[in-house]
Amino acid sequence: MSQPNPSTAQARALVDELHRHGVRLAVISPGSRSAALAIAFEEHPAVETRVVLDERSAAFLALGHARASEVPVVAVCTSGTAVANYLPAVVEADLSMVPLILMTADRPPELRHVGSNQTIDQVGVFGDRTRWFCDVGLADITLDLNGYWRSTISQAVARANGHGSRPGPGHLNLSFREPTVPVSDDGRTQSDSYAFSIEGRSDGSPWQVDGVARPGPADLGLLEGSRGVVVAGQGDYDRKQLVAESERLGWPILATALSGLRGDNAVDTYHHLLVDGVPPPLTPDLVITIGHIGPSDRFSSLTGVTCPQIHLDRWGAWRDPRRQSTHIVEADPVGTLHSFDNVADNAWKSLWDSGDREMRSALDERITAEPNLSGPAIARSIGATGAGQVVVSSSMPVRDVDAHTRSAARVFANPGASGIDGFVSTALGIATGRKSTLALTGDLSFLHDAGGLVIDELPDVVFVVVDNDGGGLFDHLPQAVHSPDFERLFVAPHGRDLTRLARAHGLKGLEVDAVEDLVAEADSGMAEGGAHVLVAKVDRETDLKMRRALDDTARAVVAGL
Ligand SMILES: Cc1ncc(C[n+]2csc(CCOP(=O)(O)OP(=O)(O)O)c2C)c(N)n1
Repeated sequence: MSQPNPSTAQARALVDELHRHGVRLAVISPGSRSAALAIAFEEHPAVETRVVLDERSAAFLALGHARASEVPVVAVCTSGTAVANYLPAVVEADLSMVPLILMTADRPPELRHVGSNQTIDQVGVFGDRTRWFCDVGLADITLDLNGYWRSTISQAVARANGHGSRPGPGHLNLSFREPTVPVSDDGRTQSDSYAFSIEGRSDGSPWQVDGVARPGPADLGLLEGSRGVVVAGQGDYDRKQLVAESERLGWPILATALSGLRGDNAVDTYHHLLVDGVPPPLTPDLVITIGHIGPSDRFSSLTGVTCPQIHLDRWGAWRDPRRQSTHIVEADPVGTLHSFDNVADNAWKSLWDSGDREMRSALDERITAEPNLSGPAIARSIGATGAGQVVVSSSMPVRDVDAHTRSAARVFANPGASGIDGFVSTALGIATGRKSTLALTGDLSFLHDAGGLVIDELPDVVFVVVDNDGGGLFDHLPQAVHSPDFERLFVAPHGRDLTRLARAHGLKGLEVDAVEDLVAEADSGMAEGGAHVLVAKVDRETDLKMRRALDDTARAVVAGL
């Protein structure tokens, strides 16, 4: 490397070290103070860059990509309120344990706390939501800082990957003095070259390699139950081995859409099987929950059964919304199941399996009998597309996919904080570098992050917008009957033409009004490549009736169990 000015030297060392640690994508929002970082990322031959105007969207794009790739992704922004716009994605990354590294440019110390332009206090601005914060400081021209910069990156990546606690976001605040472009004289400020080497390890390896040990199984003593159920959520565990252990134990797996376990071996109609609580024949004597088990609120009847209730999480997350767990255990979930010694009661598992089959066929029959579009019908049709990965927004889409999508496709959402913000960008991040991505969203979620479409390059993606002109979720809540001006205060109808909005952003926009068309258009959009928006108009009244009818159908099935 030639000898650049100090800011450029620092930025180049940091970027090179990030690459050595496996970072392959940096999401950059335009700004001046961050110029050295933006240019260093752009100049690196093996780190891809995306440019997203809105920092809130940029951080969600980074979050989406990190979620799917399970490798840290960097977001870079300038000083000031730009930094504060990262907060929603930081909150989600914290709760969802997604490795994200935020590199915020800052003014040098002499320009802080004196009312200088575009300057806020950025030190520790995300509080304890980040796994690690470092105010990296300035590139001091008189000091050899190469080891400091590179080991800082080693630690930032290690901590984002869970070293010392659990995976999550990290924040590096970086002061830069001008020139922040790679010249000795930018026309405003002059600088000598940085005099020290900024080379990394000569064999191309990271400065420091960290180690995170896998936890072993937990010894829970004699807790065997012959009628156990395993509720599998989003989390860090070996899927294949979990299926094998559950088979051995004779315990059904209730596989949430985000578990990655949907398939022939799992029960996926639990939302309807639990319509009025746990049916007596399906009442377990042991409940194991693994990872994040949203979004169905009907699990609460299962986790309220008086019996051993064991929550297992590899990172020790404390997930116990009902406060009824008897054990909250940081351990390898599958290894812990392996330590159980139960003689499988096959009749027990068959009861769940046959209930699941009956429920699925009754729900299917009811959904296909209704010609008008509804959320459940759209979610069910997603399983008929060739999507390899499905991203779903919070509110009803994630619930509908959980209840009605049977597909081996990987399903992603932002379940940590269940925000309706950042969805478009999360989906774009997940789609970046991958084929066959379908993103199912409500209209408000889509509009909330429409600014995320202001990006340098759109990936291949098909958005399906369930357009019920507002927030359909609120129809299910008490304010639907107990609030003045319910529509305006809660549903927030917008009347926007979303196909035109899509076209204005350079996407292909199309309206679809039947599930067959939706499946055909989604498949052709994914085959053709590029970014598409399919708008499916749904009438809220029809949708509500369908959901009530499905619950009635479920009650009839449960009564016959
Ligand atoms: C950032 C954020 N703001 C507000 C909410 C509250 N909220 C939950 S669902 C919802 C409506 C979502 O509407 P839409 O995306 O159209 O989906 P639908 O409810 O129609 O399924 C709102 C505003 C939230 N979860 N997150």
